[in-house]
Amino acid sequence: MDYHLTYLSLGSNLGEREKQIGLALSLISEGIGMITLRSSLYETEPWGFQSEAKFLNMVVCVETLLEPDAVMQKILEIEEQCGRNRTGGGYVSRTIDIDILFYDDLIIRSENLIIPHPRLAERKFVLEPMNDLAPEMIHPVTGVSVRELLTNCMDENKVTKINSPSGNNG
Ligand code: PH2
Ligand code: MG
Ligand code: MG
Repeated sequence: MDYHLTYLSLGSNLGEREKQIGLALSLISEGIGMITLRSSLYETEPWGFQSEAKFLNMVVCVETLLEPDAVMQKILEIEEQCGRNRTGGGYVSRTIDIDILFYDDLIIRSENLIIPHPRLAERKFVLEPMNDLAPEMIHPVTGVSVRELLTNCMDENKVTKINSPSGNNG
């Protein structure tokens, strides 16, 4: 059996944000694979749309036996179990959003799945927690490390660390 490492981003800005992220984390462990690393939790201003409702965001590293398409299928199921209603286009507030950031050093550009995530370099709410876990990791398309991506990122939305991974503020 071949294990793969995938980095997933979690976000919530609707309802009981922390509870939904907690539920998503257990469903990820059950359905996708063992969570080997988790970032701090961050409170972040909405990126790309206007809303009063701030997000909680974090990133986890998961060891999985699933292929990328199967990870994506599981994510859709988990989002539904966490109360997500997918409606029309554009960014809207949501109970949970789970995105695949990286899957090993794979580059995929199919109709339903793009890996690495195409907008991660523009988003501090992704790069800050990603930098907690893997600052040296090299983006397979651009050849730039996560640390450099964060340094170069022009995103001015506020990203505030609110606790450590275990919740002990340590
Ligand atoms: N997700 C989006 C769009 N904007 N902004 C923040 N702060 N956090 C998110 O998770 C987020 C967003 C699309 O999925
Ligand atoms: Mg998203
Ligand atoms: Mg998504």
